[in-house]
Amino acid sequence: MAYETILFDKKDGVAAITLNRPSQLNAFTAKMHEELRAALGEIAKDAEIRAVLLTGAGRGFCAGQDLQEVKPSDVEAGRDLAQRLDRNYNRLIRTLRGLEKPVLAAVNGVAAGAGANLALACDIVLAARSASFIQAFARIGLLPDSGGSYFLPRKIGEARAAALFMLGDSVSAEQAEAWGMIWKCVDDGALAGDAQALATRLAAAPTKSLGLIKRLLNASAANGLDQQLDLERDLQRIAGSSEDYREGVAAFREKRKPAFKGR
Ligand code: T3D
Repeated sequence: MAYETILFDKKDGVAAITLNRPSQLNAFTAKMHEELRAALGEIAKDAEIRAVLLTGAGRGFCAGQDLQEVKPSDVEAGRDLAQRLDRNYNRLIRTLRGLEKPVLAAVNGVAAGAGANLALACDIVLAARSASFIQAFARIGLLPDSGGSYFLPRKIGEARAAALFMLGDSVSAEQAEAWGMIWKCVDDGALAGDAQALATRLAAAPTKSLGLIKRLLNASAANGLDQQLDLERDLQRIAGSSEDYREGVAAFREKRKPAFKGR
């Protein structure tokens, strides 16, 4: 399917989505949400796709909601922000978290507002050294959405999250790595290659178990130890009956590289 606001490419088990409105730093429009939903729907249905790589075209990753498309006057006209969150952002974040395939964000430049929180909802985040993360909401009189108030305090602690939410200060990629907000920061020139290599590596991994790991992590924030132990038991039962587990153990015993199929 051809898209207007995103680029979508499938190769070697990796689906690469590039947000593609570079002159607006890839800010979200309703059309972009619609197209992202369609692309993620394709990814969910296609068993050949075993990992997802999300990045931005041009010098930004994503500047959050397109502020030209929506205005405070929309609210006065009865089109409130809650409806848009339900229709677009909340669906996107739920879809990404519920997708039982690893999702890697390659943050190539500024990630602001819902763009920053989109990155935080991905499983692994690589960022270019020149990239930055801005909880821009309070700068325009809003509050963090798109799961930011869930993910950020869990990743970096409440003291830092509260200051970032309230001050809207920019966090460099190096700082984000040091705080545990992201997995790794790499030199700008290395980002695209490193991200592609990592996505290809993920796609060749036992992706059935990576999907189950994602389910475990989603549940762990709300569960106590007893519930989490039960869930590990239940999901390990599923992983233990996978072809990939049989292959992993066979390859270990035969001293060869495993060939996982994601089944
Ligand atoms: O409304 C709802 O549905 C609720 C949901 C809200 C979710 C949210 O994401 S709220 C937060 C919205 N985002 C922002 O407030 C960020 C706005 N952008 C900025 O603060 C700055 O652009 C950045 C800090 C991200 C980057 O600054 P800088 O100096 O590197 O770039 P710039 O010059 O500001 O932007 C470059 C162009 O992108 C510029 O266009 P121009 O003047 O060259 O034609 C700018 O207008 C455009 N742009 C940047 N961000 C947005 C945008 N256009 C529309 N919407 C944007 N969010």
